[in-house]
Amino acid sequence: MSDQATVDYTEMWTDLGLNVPAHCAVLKLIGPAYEAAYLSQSDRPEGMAYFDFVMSEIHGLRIKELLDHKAAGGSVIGTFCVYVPEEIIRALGGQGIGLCAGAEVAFPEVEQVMPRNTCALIKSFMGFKLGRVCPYIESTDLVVGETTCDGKKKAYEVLGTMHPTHVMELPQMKRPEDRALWRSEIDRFVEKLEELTGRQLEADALRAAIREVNDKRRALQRLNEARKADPVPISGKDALLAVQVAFYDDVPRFTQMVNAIADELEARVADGAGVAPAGTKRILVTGSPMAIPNWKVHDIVERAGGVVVAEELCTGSRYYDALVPEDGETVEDMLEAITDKYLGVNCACFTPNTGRIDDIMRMAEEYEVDGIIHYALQFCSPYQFEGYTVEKAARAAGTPLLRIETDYSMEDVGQLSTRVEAFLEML
Ligand code: BJ8
Repeated sequence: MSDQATVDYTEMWTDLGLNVPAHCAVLKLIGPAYEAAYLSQSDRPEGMAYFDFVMSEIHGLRIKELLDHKAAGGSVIGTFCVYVPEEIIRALGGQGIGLCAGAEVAFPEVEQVMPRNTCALIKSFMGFKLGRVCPYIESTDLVVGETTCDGKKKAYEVLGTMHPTHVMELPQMKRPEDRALWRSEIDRFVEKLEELTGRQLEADALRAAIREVNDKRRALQRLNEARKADPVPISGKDALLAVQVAFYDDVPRFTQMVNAIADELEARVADGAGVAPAGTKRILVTGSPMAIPNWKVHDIVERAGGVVVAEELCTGSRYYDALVPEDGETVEDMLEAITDKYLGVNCACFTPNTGRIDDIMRMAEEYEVDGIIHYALQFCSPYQFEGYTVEKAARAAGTPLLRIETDYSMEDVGQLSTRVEAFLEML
């Protein structure tokens, strides 16, 4: 990882106020974990070399790019949720960055400021901040939170005492009056960014940003479309990584690289080539988001001899499935379209959330899966609760489903592997 890279970034990390020894210790954990999970795979698409490079520079080159962007007058905006419209950030000269939230960092310190029984994702982002080990959050001009689950809502209050934070009020239902609230929150977000950046939202810039972000999502759609084939041309782990990286990489470069991988995958499909033999048990994973470097469930499934072919996750289809219509002429038209696109995401924080069940069952059919794994982080009530509803729907459709609750520690890997192996055998 970065501490082994040829360029020494110590000065940059020091200037950002990081605790450099603690930061290097985090990178030393992520590096071998990545190597063990990713570089050990055989028959990876050649294009994945780009992601190996991105991962090797995760806290190095990309941070330097962001700092250069700021030095040139741009802004960096941190987010934790797929409801925050990145098109608006880009149209106002910003780079949107999904912040680190996928590893156990400084949990003892975190438990001083929030309950122990908080989900690992929230504890992780607070740990990265409290431990001063995340160069991304330290590079941001603003973090944008949202009123999704209770844990996040309250965590942003704490974060707001340490870092500039703006919270968008996300309704919990999707009635016309909820849409009106969300529309006004989009306006408030625009105002906040205009104030921060000293720029005004212009139609041309917003139209261009919508196209760029749509292109990124279209590239991910192509990559994922190829996963419908049997044999599947890319591992679930690699496909998951592509979406995880989509949250923080440079948008046009990422789009180009993912399209190159999609070309390769389409050629593989045409040749009948895959990363696992035809007939390998195909799994759809759904539930709480999996932030980098959380590849635990995918790794367990694929080591156990199955293959993950689809993710109904915020680090999956919920991120790339829907596009913002590109035919808006005025800023108003486009903000209306953005309001609808984002309110269309089916997060378990909403009630009712039947759209998510429909998506899961549709995807199970489209990707011809043999089984579904419902993954919930411990203490993530929205997804824990919906596990029941998803299981009922899967049972009704005759699709086997395994429910997993876990966190970021590796202590339960043995036990989970045994359960996943038994599940795959039963399929
Ligand atoms: S749109 S899933 S990214 S809120 S895992 S913090 S829900 S207790 S992250 Fe999420 Fe946006 Fe919804 Fe997606 Fe709370 Fe659950 Fe923790 Fe979660």
